[in-house]
Amino acid sequence: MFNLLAVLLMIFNPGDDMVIKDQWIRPGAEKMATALYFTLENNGSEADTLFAVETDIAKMVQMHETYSNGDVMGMKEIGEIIIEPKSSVKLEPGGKHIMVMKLKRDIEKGDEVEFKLHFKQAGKKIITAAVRD
Ligand SMILES: [Cu+2]
Repeated sequence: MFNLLAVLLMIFNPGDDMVIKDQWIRPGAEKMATALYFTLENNGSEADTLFAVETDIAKMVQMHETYSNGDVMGMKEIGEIIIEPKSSVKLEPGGKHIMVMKLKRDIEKGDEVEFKLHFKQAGKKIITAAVRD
C-alpha cells in the first residue's frame, strides 16, 4: 500500500524529478547587477528546460553564458538551459549563470533572496539563495 502511494506520488508529481541545490548569489548594490548560481539535477527520464527565472529584488533577470574569443571574455544571453535526463547542469563563475540586473535594493552577505524558476516539465520551483562571495 505504501509503495503504491509512492508510485502514485511520483506519477502525479513530475516536478520532484528536478532538484535545485547549492544555490548562492553574490552581493550587489542597488541599480547594479549580480549573479546567481545553482546546480540543476534532473532525476527524471525526460529532458527538462529552464526557460525563465523571476525575483522581486531585480527589474531584469537573464540567463547568461560566459564565453572566450581569443583573449576576449564576454557573456551572452541564452534563452534556456536544457537539463538532460539523469544528469545535472552546474551554474558557476566562468560558466552559465543567472544575471540579476537593475537590483531594487542592496543585497549583502548574510541576506537570503528568493527566486522562482520555471521549467517546461517540472513547472514552477521556488528557491532561496544565500548571499556570499
Ligand atoms: Cu552575465
